[in-house]
Amino acid sequence: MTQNLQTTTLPLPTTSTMNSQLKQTLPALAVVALIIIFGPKLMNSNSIAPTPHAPTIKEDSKGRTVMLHSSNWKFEPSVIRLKKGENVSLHLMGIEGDHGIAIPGLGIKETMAKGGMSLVKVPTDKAGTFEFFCNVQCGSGHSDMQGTIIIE
Ligand SMILES: [Cu+2]
Repeated sequence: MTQNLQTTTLPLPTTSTMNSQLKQTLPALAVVALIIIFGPKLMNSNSIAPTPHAPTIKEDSKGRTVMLHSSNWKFEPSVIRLKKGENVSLHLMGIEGDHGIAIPGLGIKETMAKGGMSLVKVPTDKAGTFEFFCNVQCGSGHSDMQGTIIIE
């Protein structure tokens, strides 16, 4: 704030009028020279790349893979956060025991046996909280095997 005030009061003293005029015209000349030198180049680059805004959707189109492991008796991670519209797959991996995964809200149902692997695409067109759980009677901790996918 104080710097702005100083620069605005600079041209007021009459003793250094010549100096301040030079100081004002020299940068102006430099800018004109730069426009003459680089102007055509800038015009060309503008015509080649008409959209300066980088599309963020393209980065997402590469896709993302989220690891999801099953063991006795848990899913890891148990909470998965995704972005709405994001291109994402679940990499399901059975570490221990014979399990399965059901995500009714997203239409996903897969077996997750020990040593098994599968890649499942997640529909992210609608935001929401989607519960998932083990759908194989795997033993005493079966009911503990649940988690949540949050799409926001
Ligand atoms: Cu189970």
